[in-house]
Amino acid sequence: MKTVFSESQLAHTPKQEISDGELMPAVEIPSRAEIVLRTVRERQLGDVVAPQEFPIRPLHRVHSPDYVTFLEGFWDKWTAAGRSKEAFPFVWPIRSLRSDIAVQQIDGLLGRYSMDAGTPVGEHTYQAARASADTALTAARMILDGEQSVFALCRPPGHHAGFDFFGGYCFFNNAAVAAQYLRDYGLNRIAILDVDYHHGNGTQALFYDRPDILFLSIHADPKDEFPYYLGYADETGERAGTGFTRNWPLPLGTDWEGYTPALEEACRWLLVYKPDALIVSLGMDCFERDPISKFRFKSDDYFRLGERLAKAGVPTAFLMEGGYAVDALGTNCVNVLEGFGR
Ligand code: SP5
Ligand code: ZN
Repeated sequence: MKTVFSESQLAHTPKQEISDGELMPAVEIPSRAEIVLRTVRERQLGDVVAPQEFPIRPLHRVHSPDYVTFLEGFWDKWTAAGRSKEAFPFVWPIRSLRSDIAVQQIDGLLGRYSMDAGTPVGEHTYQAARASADTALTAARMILDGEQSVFALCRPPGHHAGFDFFGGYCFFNNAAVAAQYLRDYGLNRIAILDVDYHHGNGTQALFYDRPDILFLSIHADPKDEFPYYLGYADETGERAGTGFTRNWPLPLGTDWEGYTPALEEACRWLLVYKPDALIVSLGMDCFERDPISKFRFKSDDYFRLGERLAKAGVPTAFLMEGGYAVDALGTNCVNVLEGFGR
């Protein structure tokens, strides 16, 4: 299996994040990608190729142009306002505040275009997020060109980012951008299986009313875990998309045995839907030693995950999402890809 990777993704270097009422060391850090890349090479998974550079158009198929422009121009505006460190939003236009005001002040804009205060924006965030989306798009291109499987080593991750907001360490929704690209360039039915520990709220929302992109997500119950406000079992799509979203929220402490029934159900949905391509939002944060998560996967379980997904027999693009136990991240990730084979 080939890997797509760009060094530009390492330029996003968050230092701290707001968590548990404190400023804590950031966990979505460049060494995550570095250890996965090193393990891909050590275990000779296959060639590592650089992504193509795509124009802005495929991003605009999923994200609002004003959001993309905001991220692109953010650092200049931030420094022009006399700021020099990474940025955190702290005020959001919720309910009784006015969302019809075209605020231009930088702190107002940060809140307008974000969902949480846990996702710092830095000098090179836009460049890295573009490279991450290019990595996903290149993987999609390779599937269209006949590859049976490909690994997009994406960083920063994407599945929490929505039409016009960043959050959950995500800026552009790589899985959504890749899925829409596959639709635009010839495929009719795309399935996205999200196995990150956290619910992929951005991906779900983007395709909630569409039958052409099936969204399946297995994750920690949002009643106890981020993102709290989406990912419940009664969310199954709307209008033409009714029935084309499925969620399996699982209790904290879930291990491989507890996870398997949900995975089997999700795979049955794949069998029924018969997608032309599968995108796996591949988070490794279900791991027992993940520092921010509370599932109990062991490293060997990741082989089984890969083996099970291979049985679906669909051309598959794996896109990296979360996973924060850096020392084991390469092992866990490559275990999935080796388990999948081909
Ligand atoms: C892509 C992805 O996995 N994003 C996850 C974003 C989660 N952000 C909220 C993290 C809150 C962590 N609080 C738990 C701290 C344990 N002491
Ligand atoms: Zn996650």
